[in-house]
Amino acid sequence: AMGQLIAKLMGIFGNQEHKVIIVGLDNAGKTTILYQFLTNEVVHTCPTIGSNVEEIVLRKTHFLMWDIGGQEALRSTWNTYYSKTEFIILVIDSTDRDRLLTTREELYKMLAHEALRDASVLIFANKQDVKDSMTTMEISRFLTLSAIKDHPWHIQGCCALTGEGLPAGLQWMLSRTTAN
Ligand SMILES: Nc1nc2c(ncn2[C@@H]2O[C@H](COP(=O)(O)OP(=O)(O)OP(=O)(O)O)[C@@H](O)[C@H]2O)c(=O)[nH]1
Ligand SMILES: [Mg+2]
Repeated sequence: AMGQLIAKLMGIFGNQEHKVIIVGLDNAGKTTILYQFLTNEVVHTCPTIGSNVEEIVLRKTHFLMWDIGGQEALRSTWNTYYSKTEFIILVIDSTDRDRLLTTREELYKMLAHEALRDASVLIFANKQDVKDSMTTMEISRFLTLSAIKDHPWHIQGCCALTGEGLPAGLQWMLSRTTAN
């Protein structure tokens, strides 16, 4: 109860920061999404080695967003970012049918991790601008999202190049911060 009161007071004074990790396979569009959030523009990206971190402020709510490199050799380091994470943003390249199974494995590994027990999961089905990309429905089914009962989750189609779908995803996160 004391913890809740303190959290509420911190919320009122507006200095509460919500930790977010942005994960997903290499080339999914994580870094493009982070900088689209920050600048509303497409920045030129290189594959991320390590991470980028930026603060995104949305209607007085502060999100500290860690964008982590997704290459295979880097995935074993994701867990070093898990502590105190409130939101997982899982970015999927919706054109990458061949690796959706790998994404699925990474998702369930994260959901089973003790440090992420209380985290909410926002899934961005990115690259919806590409013809023949998988729909959010196809991705939902393949990932069996409806079976996830122990974490709040939400899937949102998007295009990081135009920004389409990104505000709706952020809005869901915002609604989760006030839900508690
Ligand atoms: N067509 C299309 N291309 C996109 C979209 N989002 C990102 N890309 C492109 O996908 C490529 C990879 O984007 P990044 O943001 O660097 O990918 P990442 O997930 O950060 O990759 P790692 O850092 O290696 O884990 C870049 O060439 C982007 O321009 C999108 O919505 N549509
Ligand atoms: Mg990157």
